[in-house]
Amino acid sequence: MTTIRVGVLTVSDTASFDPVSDTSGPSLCRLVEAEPRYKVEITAIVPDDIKVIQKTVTHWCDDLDLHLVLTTGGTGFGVRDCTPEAVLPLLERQTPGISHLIFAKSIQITPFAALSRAISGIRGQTLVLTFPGSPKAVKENFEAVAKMLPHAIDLAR
Ligand code: MTE
Ligand code: CU1
Repeated sequence: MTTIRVGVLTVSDTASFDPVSDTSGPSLCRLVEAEPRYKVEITAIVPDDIKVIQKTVTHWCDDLDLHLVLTTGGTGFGVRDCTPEAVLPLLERQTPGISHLIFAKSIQITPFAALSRAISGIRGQTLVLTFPGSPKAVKENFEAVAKMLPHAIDLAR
């Protein structure tokens, strides 16, 4: 049983100026580390900037070879929200089933889940999931997939 090495990337203009204001990233780290097999290996905060997001995610997938990259924030309808646009071109294969699962579970909790444009997929041997940017949303998103993720990660290796 290998350790699942995880990167947690907060995407937010506000948090990139004022890291203390980032609550979603630390919440997500706590949720991940509460699972026995998971270890958060790296975290970062980047602005809502396609190039900066892409540089970080590419480095984490290609150089660090993480098992799982979780992003939080930038999935909504705001003019600066660009996480899906940044991550999509990096993916070699999309994983719509995982995205559907997250949406299906989330929409049972709140219709506001429809305001996320989150995507997911595989780059190399790394699974990348984009979560919305609130502690409530990351909890609901992570809980939707936590049970299934270790198997997904094993398959992608
Ligand atoms: N998904 C879940 N499960 N729970 C939530 O509370 N909030 C929604 C949505 N997804 C939410 C959710 C809201 S209010 C927004 S605006 C979008 O995620 C986009 O969030 P983001 O722009 O911070 O990524
Ligand atoms: Cu919202």
